[in-house]
Amino acid sequence: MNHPQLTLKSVRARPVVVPLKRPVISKVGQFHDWPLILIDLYTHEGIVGHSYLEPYLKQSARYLLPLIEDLAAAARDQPVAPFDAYRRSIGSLHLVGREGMTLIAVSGLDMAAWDALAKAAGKPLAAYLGGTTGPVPAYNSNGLWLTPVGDFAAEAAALVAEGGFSALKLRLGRDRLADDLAAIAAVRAAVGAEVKLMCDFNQGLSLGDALVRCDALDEQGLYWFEEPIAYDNIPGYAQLARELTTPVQLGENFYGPRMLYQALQAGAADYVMPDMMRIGGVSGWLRAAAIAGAAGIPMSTHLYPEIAAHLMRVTETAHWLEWQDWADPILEEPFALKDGQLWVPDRPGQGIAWNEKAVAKFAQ
Ligand code: SMN
Ligand code: MG
Repeated sequence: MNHPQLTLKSVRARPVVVPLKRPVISKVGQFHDWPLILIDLYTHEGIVGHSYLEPYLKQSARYLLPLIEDLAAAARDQPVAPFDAYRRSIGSLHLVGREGMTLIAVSGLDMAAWDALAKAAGKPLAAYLGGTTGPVPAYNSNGLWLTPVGDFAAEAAALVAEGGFSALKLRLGRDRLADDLAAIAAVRAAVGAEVKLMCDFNQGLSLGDALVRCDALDEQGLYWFEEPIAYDNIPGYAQLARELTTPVQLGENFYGPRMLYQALQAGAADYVMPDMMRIGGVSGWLRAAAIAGAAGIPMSTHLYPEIAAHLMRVTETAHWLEWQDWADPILEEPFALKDGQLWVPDRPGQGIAWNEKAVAKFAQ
């Protein structure tokens, strides 16, 4: 049997900024294009692991690249062992905090390391983790931002058609309740009663406003209320989860599995949706998934649809994958979508490769 022990040779991290089909207009910011940091983890054995980070802000590369380089330098010639690296990296940087940029950099390297290990084993990541490849139920998150409601009928129909979707996400939290209601009505009229409508407030409301607004929207049959208030107001979330009928969704801003644990302990969420770059990459996700599984809390994904799809195949309480196509411009072969499901391909590792021509074009 062949059990190659991978050892880390070097890491290359390249910032790119790719165009978005539909601009992101949200309470956390407006984005007309989308920065990515592409990570290549080279091993002495010749296997290369890939991952990318989506750090929202172009200037974040200025802080993230040196962190990634320093962590990689500390791991040079060491075995590629993500759980060891996670402990070592978090420990070594704890003076500047275990969260924020530290954890984002650790997560990027972690995902690339798991990709390399699965490739060395000749297996798709889902299979390397003990699961199988196949479909993952997904919702389309590619539009319905805080944009003019007059465009919503056409946009909602187009979003369903992008992959035979049975679920869409729209953003809410406009100044007037009537405008949120008009947005929901426009989407419903376009896609019918059967399509699930997730909604995201992107932390835009105060607790007082959220109690009033979410109560007023509670009868709208929305599938979940995502992040109505600041993500770290855990007692506020517990109150919302107690008082509302619509399930409360929280988690894209959890830094590490412990934050998910603390939120669930406090009864702050009916559903959780960790983000790959904040939860701690594959290693952090696996630990978070065990906590959500033990608690019986459905777990969805945030961004990173490719690696997220592999992980959903091995997540006990796997719920919905958030699909958007934001990394597609630099991917050789985006994963296939069919009947509202994203298909994990039978390719080794995560199954992504860079389109180097596009990377050159969008390089920063
Ligand atoms: C979101 C993601 C990325 C940019 C802005 C908003 C949003 C989501 O919170 O969950 O998709
Ligand atoms: Mg969100």
